Amino acid sequence: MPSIFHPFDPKRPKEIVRRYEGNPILTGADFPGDITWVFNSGVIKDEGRYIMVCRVEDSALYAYMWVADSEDGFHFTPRPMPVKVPLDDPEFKEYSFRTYYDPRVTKLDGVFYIVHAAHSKHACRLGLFRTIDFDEFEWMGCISEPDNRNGVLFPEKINGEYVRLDRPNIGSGGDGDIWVSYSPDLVHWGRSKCVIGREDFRWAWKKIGPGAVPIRTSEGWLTIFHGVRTQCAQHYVYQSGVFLLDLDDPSKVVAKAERAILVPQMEYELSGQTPSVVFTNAAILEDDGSVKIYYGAADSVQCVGLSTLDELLAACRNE
Ligand code: BMA
Repeated sequence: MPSIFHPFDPKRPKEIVRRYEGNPILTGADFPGDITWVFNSGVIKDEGRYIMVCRVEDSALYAYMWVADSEDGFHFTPRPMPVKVPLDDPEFKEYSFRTYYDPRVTKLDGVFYIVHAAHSKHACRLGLFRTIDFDEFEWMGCISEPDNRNGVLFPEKINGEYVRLDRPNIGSGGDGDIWVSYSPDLVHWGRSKCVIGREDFRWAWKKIGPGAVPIRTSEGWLTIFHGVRTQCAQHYVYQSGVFLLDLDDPSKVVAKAERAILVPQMEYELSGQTPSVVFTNAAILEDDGSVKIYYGAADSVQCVGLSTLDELLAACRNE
């Protein structure tokens, strides 16, 4: 009998992440003025409340970070005005003048840190804000050399050091893999090492990048990432996947889901500024084991999906 090259299992779950029926949870219409787009926002849950640091753009394509608050993680209310950023700081202006975007929020020792991408003639770099109250934000400068994005800080020091994942670009084609590096002070980073590459995922041969802040679990750091493949005419498709990193040595992959856990399929994911994009910047583990996964859809609107820790760990075990 001939066998099938990749045995198909009809019991494989169709969905690991279920879309919230109220998606999108934020659109440009929820913000004042000529705000047009909101997507790829960072979210943290702190003392029972949810704080979203939104990536927002207006009709002239100026970028803002904009805080929105929620009691339940689904209904967010944007504050009246965007976050004030130091446009009078020559360094911030030089490195962010095209745009600053894709915030990820991590709490460390009582302080909230927001890693963002910063785009200028020097190509993309990573920058860092800190805040203790989401009212005043202090910019701590750039924390990477050019051609790096998707910076994500781990939520605790590991072996006495701050740790981050990021995605340096390789070559002019913008390919790339996920790397780890370490810092004594969040500003100076080193001992960079490639953790996992695009070749590790069938569905992401163009590039992969870290997405949500990793979640500590008994089986390792649960890390949700995005993976990109090219379709015809250099059209990119962005999907989400998940892997586990060793708790003590986050440069080591413990397990990885072969499958993607979120694939653009809904109208709001397939059509918009950039079609066929789901892009995750935050995942919140709740006390009951459910996980809220926040993602931007089609570079246009903000969405949330629901999963459970059990399902995500089972996916990493390829069950
Ligand atoms: C990436 C980033 C994201 C964006 C994605 C899809 O390179 O710039 O902000 O969502 O492309 O366009």
